Amino acid sequence: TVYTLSCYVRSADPGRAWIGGSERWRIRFHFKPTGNKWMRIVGTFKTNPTERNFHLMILTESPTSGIWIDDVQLEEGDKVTAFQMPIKLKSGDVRIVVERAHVNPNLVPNSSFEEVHGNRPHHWMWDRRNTDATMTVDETIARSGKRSIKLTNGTPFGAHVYGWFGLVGSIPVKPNTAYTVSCYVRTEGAGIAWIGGGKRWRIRAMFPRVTTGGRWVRVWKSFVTEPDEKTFALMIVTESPTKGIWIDDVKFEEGDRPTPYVPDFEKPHPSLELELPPPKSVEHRGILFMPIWKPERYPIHEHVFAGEQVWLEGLLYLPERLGRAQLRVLIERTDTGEVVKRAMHEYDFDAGAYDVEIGWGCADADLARYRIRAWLEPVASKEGANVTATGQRKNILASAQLEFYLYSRRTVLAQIEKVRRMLAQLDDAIAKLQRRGEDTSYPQVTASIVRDFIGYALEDVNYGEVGRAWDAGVVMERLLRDELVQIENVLKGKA
Ligand SMILES: [Ca+2]
Repeated sequence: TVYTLSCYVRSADPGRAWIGGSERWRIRFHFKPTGNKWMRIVGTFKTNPTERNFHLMILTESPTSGIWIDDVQLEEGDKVTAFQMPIKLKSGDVRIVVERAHVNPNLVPNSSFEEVHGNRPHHWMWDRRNTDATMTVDETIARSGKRSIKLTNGTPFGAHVYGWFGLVGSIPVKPNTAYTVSCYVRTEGAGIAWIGGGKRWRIRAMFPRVTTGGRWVRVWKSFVTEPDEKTFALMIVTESPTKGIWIDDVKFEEGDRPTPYVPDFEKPHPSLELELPPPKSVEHRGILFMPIWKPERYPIHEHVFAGEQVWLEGLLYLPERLGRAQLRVLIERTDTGEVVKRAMHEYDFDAGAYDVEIGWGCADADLARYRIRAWLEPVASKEGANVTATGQRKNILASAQLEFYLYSRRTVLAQIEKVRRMLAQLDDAIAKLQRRGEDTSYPQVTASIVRDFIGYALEDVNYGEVGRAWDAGVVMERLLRDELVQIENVLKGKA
């Protein structure tokens, strides 16, 4: 894939210095003297077939009196575009971004299982093999269209024991090329099951082992075809017991990430989907990781450790040109029903798919469960014309909503502050114990752990590790409370 790297440089005598990186630092774009002006350094390069990450660096290799560098940008394609600042929302701001979606073609026929021949979807095949597994076309549950497929399995996991559902024939692919396989899954626990296949069945996007909570969850996997791989056998395999897995909207596409699923059957309605993207990877103490903290206690679709801003991602699909319309957003608290924020974005919509992003600067939001609703409506001739006498909205073309608990920066800092106050109480209590000649070694250990934690937690908040800071705050509070109760008992002479 071709990428373009750019930055602005100002230096009268940069010496030997460059921006670049990659494997064995093979990409180097050298700085030139710019006098006292800012000049943009631009370079284009192509990644190797096996390259999945780019290690970016700026190196100075000989004397210079100083180099100023700003606005570093890495983008796909061979053209440099204006430098874009990452959007930072002020507390209370709501931003709606609507852009034409990039949608790669889907190489899977009948990918939503809408076309049924007898008791199986056209183009697909089911073989329960050595299991009691079942495959049915379910006409009561669908992510898009009217149908999905449902798999059940009662046979325990064992070597070469599985039920097989797959595409008849295989998908032609190009060697040494990135592809992505994806589908939507809904389950109360899928056991061991996956979508994938290919040579030696090496590609496996595992289905969730735990409940998806009545929601459709997209699973996907990207891979690069082998030098001699010209076809791909696509399949869904169940290897252990499950009461039910529903699958819909399968996609196999070129490229190293899944692009939106767009229905391929006739005349779908306008549709809007919203989802909470998984937390963005953060770099902390030199390690890159995805900050999901204790998912069993804080399921990621229910608890959002947003810190300063939360972004919802969505897809709007319009089968026909719509013209000017408004995408409206309402944020409300589910406990009090209070409307926290409204926002609107007017846009000239053609037929096709649009990426929708909704950002909320929530640094000061209370800890609460929030509902974010978004809907599309035609531009009203006058204010309120789209609302009926009973307050119901009419002419809503598509809508979606999400609910979650939100932990803002303020929420987490307040928890840390609470811990700090309790620590001061503990210090006082320890002093009292010491005056009475009691042993204070245990409470002192607790106090010292908590003192360290406060520093780490503040650092976590600043690095975007909001979930860990919150959870540690809750644990520290419990620890301090137990310790204070014990000391109180000692002081009262009970222990
Ligand atoms: Ca379907």
